[in-house]
This record gives sequence, C-alpha cells and structure tokens, in this order.
Amino acid sequence: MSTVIKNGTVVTHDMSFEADVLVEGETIAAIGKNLDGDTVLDATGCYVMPGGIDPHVHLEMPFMGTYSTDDFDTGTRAALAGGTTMVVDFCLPQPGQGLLDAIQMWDNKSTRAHCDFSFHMAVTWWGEQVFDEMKTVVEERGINTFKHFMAYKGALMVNDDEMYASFQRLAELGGIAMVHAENGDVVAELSAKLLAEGNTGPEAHAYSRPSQVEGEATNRAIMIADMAGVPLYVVHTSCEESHEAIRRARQQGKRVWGEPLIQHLTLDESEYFDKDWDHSARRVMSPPFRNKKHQESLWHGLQAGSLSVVATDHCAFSTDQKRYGVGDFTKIPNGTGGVEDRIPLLWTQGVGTGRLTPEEFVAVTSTNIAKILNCYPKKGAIREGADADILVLDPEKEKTISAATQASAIDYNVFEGMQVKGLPRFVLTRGQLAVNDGELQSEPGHGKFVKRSGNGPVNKALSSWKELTSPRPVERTGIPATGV
Ligand code: DUC
Ligand code: ZN
Ligand code: ZN
Ligand code: ZN
Repeated sequence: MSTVIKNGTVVTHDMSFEADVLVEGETIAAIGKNLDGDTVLDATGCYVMPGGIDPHVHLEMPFMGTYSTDDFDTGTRAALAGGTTMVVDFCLPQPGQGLLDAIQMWDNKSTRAHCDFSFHMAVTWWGEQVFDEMKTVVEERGINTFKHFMAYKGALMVNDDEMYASFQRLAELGGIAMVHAENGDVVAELSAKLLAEGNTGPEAHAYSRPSQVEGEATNRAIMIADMAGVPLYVVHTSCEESHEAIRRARQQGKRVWGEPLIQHLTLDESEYFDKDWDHSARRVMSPPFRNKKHQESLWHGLQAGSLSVVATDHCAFSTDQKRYGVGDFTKIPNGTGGVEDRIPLLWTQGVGTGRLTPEEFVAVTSTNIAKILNCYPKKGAIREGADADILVLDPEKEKTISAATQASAIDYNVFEGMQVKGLPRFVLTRGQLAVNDGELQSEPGHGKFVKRSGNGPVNKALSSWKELTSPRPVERTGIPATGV
C-alpha cells in the first residue's frame, strides 16, 4: 500500500519547494513531481513538513502525590491531533530504584501509545548502581539523555556533587546531560516564608520561583557541565537570565541548548492573579509563567538561534488534582498541558506574525531536536528513507482552542479561547494516517519506542577548560620540612 501527498509545498528546516511525497509502508519512498500512489491525499494550499517532535512530556507521571492525567494513550492521541508525531517522556526512578527497573515500568506504561516515543532517563539519586546501569541504559536501551532536577528538594532534586559525578559519567558514555534549572534550596526557603506570612494561593507559587532562581541554576549547570566536559540541554528555559547564560555559553563554543515552552512564549504571569482560584491553580507549573520582558527574550532567542527547540512539558492534572493545593500552594501539582496546541499556537504566533519563517518553524518544532537526540534523519526529516511522520498543515484553517473539543483527557485547557490559524489537514505516523482531513483516527499501540545511541567525540567538545588546567605537579627546588 502506498500513499501520495500531492500538490503541497514541502518545508524542511532549510528550504521550501513544490513536490509530491510518496509513502510506501512506514517510510518516505520518493519526493518529486507527478508521483502516483494507491491513496492520494490532496495537500493543495498546504505545507508538508516533518511531524512535530515534543521532547518534553510527562505522561502518567507519578508526582506530588498523584499521577498526571494524560497517559500514553490519551497523551499521544492529543499529540497527533495537534500535528506532533513523536514525544519523549522522562523515566523517573524512585530514590533507590535501579534505572533498568524504572525503564521496565515505563515500557509497561507505554504499550498504548498512538505515535512513536522515546525516553529520557532522570537521575533522581546517586550511587554505584546508578553509575553502573547508566552504561547499559545508553548502550543497550538506546537512551542517551539524562535529566537532573536541581529543584524539588526532598523529592527529585540532586545536589551539585551528585550532578558533577553524573555529568562526568555521561561524558564518558557519550550521553547528554539535561537539567531542570531552578535553585531548589532557595525555592524551599521562599516557599516556607511565603506560607508563614499567609500567602497560600497560587500566586505565591510564582513569588516562590523568581527568574533569578532559574538564572542562577542555569549558570551553575553550564559551569559544572563545562568542567565535566559534557553537552548540556536546559529544559523549559523561561526567562532572560537563563537565556542569557545559554547565549553566552554558546558564544564561548560550549555545546549548550535551551528549550522554551509554548506556554512561556504565549502566556504570562497575570494568569496567577485571576480572581478564580481554579483558573490560577490550573496554570501552576515550574518554572512559572513570566512577564512580557521574558517572553520577548524567548522569542528573540528562537529568532537568533540562541534557543533551539520549542517543547511543552505536557504534564496535565485535572481541576480536582489541582485542588489538593487549596490552602497551601506548595501542594498544587505542578504542570500544564500543551502537546495538542504547540504546533498551531507556534505557527499562529510565530509564522503568522512574521517572527519565524516556515523553515525556522520546522527547525524548532522537529529537526533541531531530532539532531540533538540522535534520531535524525529517521525523525525530523522529509527525505527518502526517513520515517513517514508527516504533518500536512493547512495555513488557512482556524479554530478557537477549547477544552470542549480537545483530545487531552483533562477538563480544561490553559489556552482556552485563544484563536489559532494553521491546523493539521493530514497527519501520518510511520505511514499510518492518524488525522484525515482534520479528523483524528489514530490507533493505540501503533507507537513504537525510538532507540537513540550515544554521541561521538565531537559532541564532547566544550570549552578548553580541561586543557588549561590539566593537572601536573610543579617540579620544585625547595620543599619545607613538614610539621613545623
Ligand atoms: N515542572 C512541572 O511543572 N511539571 C512537571 C515537572 C516540572 O519540572
Ligand atoms: Zn522540569
Ligand atoms: Zn521582538
Ligand atoms: Zn518536565
């Protein structure tokens, strides 16, 4: 069975051209003029691009006394509805739990995925078992990215000594370090102070995590990564201080990437000051939404190339779950949805406003992350031999975002009421039609795990810190007697 996508404009990360795309089985078989296939999909007036890759989701995540509501079934269905054909979830070992054991749990959870997926590993504790198993995780399980939480003290957080040890191990294995960059000690202090002063509402969540908290941690992680000689990926970059650190590191030749979320690009801190408790609590996530100055910085980073990827941190809790935090903002489960809305929103507010070109859009929603994660050009590419993960985007199709019409399982949408122009006409996931003329028809269990190998030596090149300080004892002519 073959499918041909006809009369569209193919857009890749570096060029656009008129061509048909022929899909045979699960892969792209040909790109060219006047191609024929068993089934024809009419892409007249549309852009034909690599399906979106969301490298940051938490499906059925065990967190803050509950589990995030969208699981691999509803979450990947929502992804496809919004033009995303691959997601990457975070495998989270409990303290003391082995990495391979945790992966087994994530394997079991992900059997009903509608689109392809991969895992990042989280380093939530440190010990000999973690050190040893990291090698198997990279070399046998095909997971080359390891996240470190610098916040969530007493739960997921690791300290600097643990982070440095883990980063060094990753440098050895050709892995990439990832960080949730917030100073967890300061957040804990500020949270306790705010609560003691009677600040219990969701707005206090924002006060407890100012942008300095994120800027400090980003700078620290960059320096530690440099000393360990490992590339660094900073998840959910939300503010100028963090962006500035990433920008500077990149200018210095360090291999550091920043990932803004669609939420931080489009929503601001005023959401926390709504009169309705539920409205504000539903938007509690870490890092919190920021002011317009920070938002502008993130857009500029995407335009200038100092920020590389737009993700969502999709971690959807229902209103009932958010209400665990009535009377104590620190108990509101942190997280918001976005996997279904990332593509239409970024197209509307990025390409629709002239901030991004269609090619830049493809780069930040798909190709850049496929390269960083080592799954390019299997993913993130429209070219012969690539997986047929394809988004046919109709730039004229509009809708108002609403929980009433979403695929996600939660009972609200943080983007409720926002207008988007640019929606999927067709979505193919490894050759299978998942969105047909705007209608979702995906299938649980179709999604497969995507293995990603470690990186070669080029990815280890950071600054020249190591050479400048290579340890060598000085040959001295006089050494004083000890013990005087
Ligand atoms: N931030 C969130 O808001 N939710 C999940 C984890 C995280 O870091
Ligand atoms: Zn995080
Ligand atoms: Zn601007
Ligand atoms: Zn996250």
